[in-house]
Amino acid sequence: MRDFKHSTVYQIYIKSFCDSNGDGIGDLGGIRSRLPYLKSLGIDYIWVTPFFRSPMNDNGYDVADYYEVNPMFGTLEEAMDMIREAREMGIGFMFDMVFNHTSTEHAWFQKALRGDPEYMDYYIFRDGKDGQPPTNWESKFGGNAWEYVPSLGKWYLHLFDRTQADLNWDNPKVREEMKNVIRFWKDAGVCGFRFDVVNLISKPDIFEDDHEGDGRRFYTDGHHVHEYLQELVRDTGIAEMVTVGEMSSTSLENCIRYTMPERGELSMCFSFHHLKVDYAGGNKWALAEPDLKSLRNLFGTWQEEMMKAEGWNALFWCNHDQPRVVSRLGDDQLYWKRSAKMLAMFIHLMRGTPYIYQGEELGMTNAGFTDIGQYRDVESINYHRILREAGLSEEETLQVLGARSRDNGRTPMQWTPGENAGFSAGEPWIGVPENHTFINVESEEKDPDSILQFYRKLVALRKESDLIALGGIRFLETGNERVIAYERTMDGKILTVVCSFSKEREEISDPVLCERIRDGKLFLAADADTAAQYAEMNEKLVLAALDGIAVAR
Ligand code: TEU
Ligand code: CA
Repeated sequence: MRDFKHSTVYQIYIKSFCDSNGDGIGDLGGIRSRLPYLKSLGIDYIWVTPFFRSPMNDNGYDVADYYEVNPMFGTLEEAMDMIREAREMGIGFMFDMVFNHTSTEHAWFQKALRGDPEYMDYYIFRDGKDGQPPTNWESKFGGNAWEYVPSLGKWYLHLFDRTQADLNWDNPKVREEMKNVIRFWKDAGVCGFRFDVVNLISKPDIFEDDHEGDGRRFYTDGHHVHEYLQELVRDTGIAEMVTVGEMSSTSLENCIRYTMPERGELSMCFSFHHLKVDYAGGNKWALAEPDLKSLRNLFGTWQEEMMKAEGWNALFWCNHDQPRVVSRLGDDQLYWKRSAKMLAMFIHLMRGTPYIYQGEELGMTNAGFTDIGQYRDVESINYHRILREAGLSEEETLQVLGARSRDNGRTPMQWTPGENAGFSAGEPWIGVPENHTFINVESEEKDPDSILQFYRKLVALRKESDLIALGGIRFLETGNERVIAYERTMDGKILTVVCSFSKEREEISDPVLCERIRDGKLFLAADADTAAQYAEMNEKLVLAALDGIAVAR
């Protein structure tokens, strides 16, 4: 296995990846059958989303047993075979550890519900205030974050769905339970872990109302979080494995601490600030055009500051919680292919470890759902109700969900132009976009100029090039807010990357940048036509809509 700095990770959302038995639901057998495809991409690691026993209210992020495979996805034996088969191909699995909360169906929570004090202390039970919840905190999926249990006369905390009860990490027994889960899967042969919302595990000593926000400032990057992570890593011996923490509403300062090698916490982390630049007033459910100036500043700051402190970023546009980037920051109609490639090169040539989310390598688009009956996600269904109650019309609500729903990223992987995109022989659990007739693996394998082939090239470049994997990074001025440029450097070699997020043709005349580009050799371009333009370049650099180039010196 390559070190994570030269590696690319592929994310599989199991439910939508490949169905091996025709029940319309992706499964372990489906993943096993596609290992050769994943190998052909050149990726080194696979992060697979949770497939453990679960009532599936949040598609497996509500775990009822960390040691058992959900029968819907296969058996423990199959999971073991899958790990081994991948290893034989030189691919390592990263399993998804949902440790901030369990399903309310977990045996621990069930014991707590029966009033067992030992297990009540596994969770966060508090008294209410005059029949009201202990605090006014909001759940991330809508509504208050506390649920009342009449038989106990107490409320429990759930930062996500009411069926996802937050664990009490201040209880040493909970920390030991989590270590045992890690030890079990480590012994099974996985190469790493992804930790779900792990920066939310340390809750405050005193629970109080938030009069400024939804409560997140009291529990995000909480006071014991670094200590608990260090303990988990040390006691399970996973410091040398590849680990990524999902950090909700985190800070740069904390991400530096999570990933500085000598601190013994994590290899890298996901942060989401760059995926909120199109939230009007910070509200996910209010649409706005992307603020490209803050996109540039966010990447610039995080990239440069993480480098200075020797921290490490996970690089990504897409995952199972996000709309598809080509529909979001690119153009999924007119400039579909070029914009998908531009977005890919922008991410894959930066400093950090890139993640490809299933179907991203094909340029898969948003779902295009037009009826609430097509949605499956608990968050989307909750917010449909909340937005309607807030006075939006059905049409307006569907427009917001069409842009923001997590289901946009959860439609079946498009393997073929045929029925159900080759995902399943049965009826898929969620709809397949019409565009699978031309956006699919089979068609893109045949096209040497496809988005798929472009991703292959990016993965290979990171493997071969120390400059891309390890080089320094600096963001450059372009004199145009819609065009973002950065430079990678190592041992006197320089790679300059210029990407246009503009839907129109742009001319860059900044003399310093233009000179750098003119003096170099074309390294990569999102569009074949760009190469010709570049060859003719004199004073100005002309970039077509949503185009990108990289030049080496
Ligand atoms: O996501 C955490 C998270 O913060 C997002 O779900 C975010 O709240 C969402 O996109 C709303 O804007 C992780 C998992 O990736 C997600 O699938 C789970 O639902 C969540 O944790 C709870 O486990
Ligand atoms: Ca299946």
